[in-house]
Amino acid sequence: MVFESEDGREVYRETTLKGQNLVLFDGLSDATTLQIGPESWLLRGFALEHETELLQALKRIIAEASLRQMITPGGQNMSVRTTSCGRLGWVSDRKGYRYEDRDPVSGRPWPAMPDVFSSLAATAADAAGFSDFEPDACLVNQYSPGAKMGLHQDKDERDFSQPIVSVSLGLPATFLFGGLRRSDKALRMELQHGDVVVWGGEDRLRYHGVLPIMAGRHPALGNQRINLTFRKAG
Ligand SMILES: O=C(O)CCC(=O)C(=O)O
Ligand SMILES: [Mn+2]
Repeated sequence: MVFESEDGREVYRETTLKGQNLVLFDGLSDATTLQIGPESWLLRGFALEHETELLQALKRIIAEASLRQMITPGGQNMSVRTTSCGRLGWVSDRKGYRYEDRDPVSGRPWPAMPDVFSSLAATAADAAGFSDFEPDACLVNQYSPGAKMGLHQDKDERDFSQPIVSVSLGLPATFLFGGLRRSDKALRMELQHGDVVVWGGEDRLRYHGVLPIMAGRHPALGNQRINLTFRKAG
């Protein structure tokens, strides 16, 4: 069901995803919060306030723990380049997906999680109804044009009671947000620089992915998209 305001803008939409009723709110004056699942939210522009500090901190992390292309357990190169900060970093190789407390490239602990990262993740989680989120892992995904991430669940963490907080920076991306089964129909939404998606609770294990990034030029980040995914992993 779609309701339109007098000027024709869509103000309310109800949609069905495999029997599940989702209520999406958008376009209400300056409304920037979109509910995309019972316990999932898209917080448009939520990270913009801290853009400068976020980008400075990101630069320091990448200088300390360089972006690298990981290999899937099946032997494929991932199209994104990744690194991490925080106590634990997500790694993938022939042995599988897991968290490690040291960067396998340098042998050193991952860079500490900057305060601006952890506080952004905690306030975004709080805005989505998840209080006291204390991430111990931040995965940095760098997408060049053409890079993508197939539909997957985030399930390498110990405790699924904590949400996922996902921050988009740079070039826009089409984000797929599916259901609890791979075959469930996925919602598609464009994520812009500064948008934050939070999902947890009954939605914690929903499939999600990113379509190939289109070429472009972002004023702050050039021809790339950066995603920061915050998790409580250990
Ligand atoms: O880049 C994104 O928006 C999603 C990244 C993601 O799902 C992941 O790293 O597990
Ligand atoms: Mn994921």
